[in-house]
Amino acid sequence: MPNTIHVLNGPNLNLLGEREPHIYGRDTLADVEKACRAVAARHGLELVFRQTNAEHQMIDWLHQTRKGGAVGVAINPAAFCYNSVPVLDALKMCDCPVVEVHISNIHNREAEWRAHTITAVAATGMISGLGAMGYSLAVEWLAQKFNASMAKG
Ligand code: CA2
Repeated sequence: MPNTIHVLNGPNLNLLGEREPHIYGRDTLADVEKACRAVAARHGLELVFRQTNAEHQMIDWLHQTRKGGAVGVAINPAAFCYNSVPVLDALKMCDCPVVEVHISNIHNREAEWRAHTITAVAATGMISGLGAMGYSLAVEWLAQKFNASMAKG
């Protein structure tokens, strides 16, 4: 698929909108996907939107973004960001810009350990605490960055 942005979601995010709405809001992952598709379409880009609870699946999907598979990656690694060196290694292998997205502000949560993402070092940038809109903003940035690079030639 040409000129595609991949939005990847880690464990438990299939339940977005159903649990802890005071922290994560009421938007479901389907709502988030719809918003991301609208942003990508506005920029003339394709969008792949995925969620998995399995580490190996996330790694395979990250490998698929390589060598032109994606022009940008937005990833909410969820709890993989705290313990998954394999996901970190796969992120380091990405050859396009990567934005790590967290719906909540991982720096002002109930527990200090939530701020200690190990995967963010492999990201170009990070959005945290802007709610579900953080995904659309990540796609907006990735799309603008890609289209600007194309315009420069
Ligand atoms: O704020 C985020 O997006 C998080 O990445 C969500 C992760 C959490 O472990 C991170 O600290 C921050 C996953 C939270 C558990 O899954 C839920 C999914 C939907 C609703 C409630 C919890």
